[in-house]
Amino acid sequence: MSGRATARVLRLLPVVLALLVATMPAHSAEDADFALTTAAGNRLLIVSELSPLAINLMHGWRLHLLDTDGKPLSKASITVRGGMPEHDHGLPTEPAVTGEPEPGVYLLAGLRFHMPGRWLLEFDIALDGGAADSASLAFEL
Ligand SMILES: [Cu+2]
Repeated sequence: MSGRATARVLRLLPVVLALLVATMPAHSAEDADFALTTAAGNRLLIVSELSPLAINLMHGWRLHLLDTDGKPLSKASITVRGGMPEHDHGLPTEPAVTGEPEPGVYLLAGLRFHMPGRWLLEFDIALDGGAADSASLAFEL
């Protein structure tokens, strides 16, 4: 590569990097689809693989569990139940936490919302050490 060509590539590099960053899927807690405060005052930030949510597609969420100071709460156990209260039915799948890839970040797999309307999810949280916490999320699809 000539010196001139190299200089041109180097000039374009920031543009290319900016484009790459702009098209990367959102995975950080700052881009949460839902931000909840738990019963104990902790924070539960939800980042959906599928954003915006769509009907009838199987997908997963990343749950960021943080204390009041924004520090990750690791080794918690989180279970989810829910459904559509107006329709008197539960979830069509059995979403479950499958791992904690980084401290305070939990993978919730197996979500699918099969019809439009109001959905209500309840998160039951057992914090490390055993204290119980919970959060609920209502949203319209
Ligand atoms: Cu329904």
